[in-house]
Amino acid sequence: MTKEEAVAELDEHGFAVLKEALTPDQANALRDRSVVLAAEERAAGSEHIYHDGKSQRVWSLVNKGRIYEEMIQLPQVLELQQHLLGDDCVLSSFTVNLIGPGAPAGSLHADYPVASFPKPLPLGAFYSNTIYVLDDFTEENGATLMVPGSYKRGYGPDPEKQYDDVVKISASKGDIVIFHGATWHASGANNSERERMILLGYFCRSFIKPQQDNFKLVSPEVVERATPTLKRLLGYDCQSGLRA
Ligand SMILES: O=C(O)CCC(=O)C(=O)O
Repeated sequence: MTKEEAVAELDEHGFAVLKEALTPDQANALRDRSVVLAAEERAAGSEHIYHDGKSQRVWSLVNKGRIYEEMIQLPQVLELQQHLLGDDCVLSSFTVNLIGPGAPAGSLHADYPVASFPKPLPLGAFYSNTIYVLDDFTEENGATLMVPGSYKRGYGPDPEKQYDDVVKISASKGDIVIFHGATWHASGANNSERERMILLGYFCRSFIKPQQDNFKLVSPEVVERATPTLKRLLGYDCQSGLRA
């Protein structure tokens, strides 16, 4: 998909699926490292578990392996995130989301904290997200759910309501999905026997406080070797005041 085609999809539906954006080696390396991290955090008792113990997140990925430092800077991701959020956009958080067998569907939502914005929600993006698909999405295994065009409605979903225009994203391991932060979405129910893993590379405009304080959380060693792009994503260039 060209950048122009992806932009047209984003404008119309609020999301775009970039087929085979990762090489098989990149997808395998991301998945293997993420499986290890999830297991290490469970063994250390520092895990973030939810869905009654069936699902798990791993936070602060930029600090947890060089492969994440590289993959958060993928040009195909950044050109679309910058289209949505401006050339100086920053990283809000970078996480693993592992939906385990038996996990129920999540509730439809706009991404944090868009639901708390005054209404009507703006059409322009203040936040936008990236799904790195690390397991083929199937009918049963918890493929991400989205409501096409919902970012244009000006409000978030009502948790009490059922919506009949929810679609399951069709994507395979190695694909990347870019979506506007106000697009209604959720993880699907995982009725399969295996876990379903994605990464979420979440970005915001440079004047917004990110979901994680990357500026402080990322280790000096990572900052030392960071490219100018990674440093910018971590918030090193976004202070606007110039004088004491
Ligand atoms: O895991 C997914 O498919 C979606 C996750 C999600 O909606 C979220 O973390 O906000």
